[in-house]
Amino acid sequence: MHHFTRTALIAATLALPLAAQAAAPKPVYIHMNGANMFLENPVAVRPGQAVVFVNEDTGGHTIIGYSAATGKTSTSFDGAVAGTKGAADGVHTYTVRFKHQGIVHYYCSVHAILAQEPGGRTVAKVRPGVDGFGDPMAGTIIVTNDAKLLADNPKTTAEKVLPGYFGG
Ligand SMILES: [Cu+2]
Repeated sequence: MHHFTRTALIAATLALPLAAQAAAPKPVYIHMNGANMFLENPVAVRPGQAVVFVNEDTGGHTIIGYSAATGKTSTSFDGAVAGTKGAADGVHTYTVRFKHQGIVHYYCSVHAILAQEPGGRTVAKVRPGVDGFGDPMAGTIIVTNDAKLLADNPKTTAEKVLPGYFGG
């Protein structure tokens, strides 16, 4: 009896950290790779799940949250990532987590600007003179517990470094 209780106690103690580890979701990675864009956009994450921005571009970028309703930029979601010389040089990253479900907008202030639309809503626009694929360097994060949305992320969001994506 005594032996059983002790074994059960040890098993329960050991099981706790393992269960906690399994419950913590892997980060969602968003890559920058030379086209002055965020490669994966939009992405969905759970509240508390890490979003890791990975710069595989030679140039630096910023990652700044903003409110579409007020146009105000965030003080807590305000990152910058230096460029890289290539795969051998490593990558700079910026990690952010969100507590509450909702829609989060962000942009790169180097390659995009914020502008108020006639209706009052603030949107990111291409910074004049910046090269890219036409879309402003900006993105959206959906913070949600919706399993369907969470399963819909591009496959590349599962990998920290995309070997073929260095450039810029
Ligand atoms: Cu940028």
